[in-house]
Amino acid sequence: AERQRDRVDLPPPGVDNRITAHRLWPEIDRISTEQISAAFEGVGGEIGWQLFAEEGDMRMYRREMEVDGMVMDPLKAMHRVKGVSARELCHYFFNPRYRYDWETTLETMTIVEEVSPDAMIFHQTFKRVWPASQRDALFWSHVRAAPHHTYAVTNHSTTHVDYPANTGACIRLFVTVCLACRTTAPPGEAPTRDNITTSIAYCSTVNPGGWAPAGVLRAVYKREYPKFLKRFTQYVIDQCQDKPLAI
Ligand code: 16C
Repeated sequence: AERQRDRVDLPPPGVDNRITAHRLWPEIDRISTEQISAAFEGVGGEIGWQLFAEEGDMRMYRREMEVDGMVMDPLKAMHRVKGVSARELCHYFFNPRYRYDWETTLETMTIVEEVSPDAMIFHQTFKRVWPASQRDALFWSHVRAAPHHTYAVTNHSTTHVDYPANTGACIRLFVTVCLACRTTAPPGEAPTRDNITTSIAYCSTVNPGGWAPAGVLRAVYKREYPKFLKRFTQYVIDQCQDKPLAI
């Protein structure tokens, strides 16, 4: 029963029509489309992506960017994993049931609104980074299928009357994140756990929302992004091990 329950809410192969009626739909659709097409663009070319972490098949790049003295370095990570599908990776990233298992920067997570099976609004607070104030975030999250055996989750900051910013101990940060995954099997072969490879592109831009020392912030993300991607992918591999492949 547990095994069945775990799978019923896998990301749907098409957009759920409950989401298209929501007030946020035009924004969700536009930003998700932009993020997914940018995710698989290379890191070569003129806009100088700088490699800052490399381990096995994982590579992480950043662009140093400061606006009014605040660090907003965009991050782009590329990774490859074997034996799990794009749909499975996105399922575990999107579904709040698993979030505390792999997300180590979290203090609290609240579901603000369940828009549809493929879209939700979350409020999260994060562990405090000394000497800065604690941060929180309010964002929509949307999972969708895309062409070429791709699934992607896009998270983007929004507002909500019940969760006003900067009223308590936390400073509100702003985030745009996209986890885009594409699965391939050898030509002519049916996909199985033993022959599939999934390419992952993870893009993130965090605006800290208020003062935080640049040196501390860069040191924190240099440590936390690789830790997140390694831990998350290993978590999905472990979870999927004895389950039928979901493509
Ligand atoms: O994408 C990730 N997680 C998703 C589900 O939770 C979602 C979350 C996005 C929020 C990303 C911002 C995280 C800020 C964390 C604040 C610092 C915590 C450090 C704890 C150290 C003990 O899309 C995976 C997210 C992986 C996060 C890596 C950390 C990035 C740090 C960026 C700098 C934040 C500025 C903080 C200002 C003090």
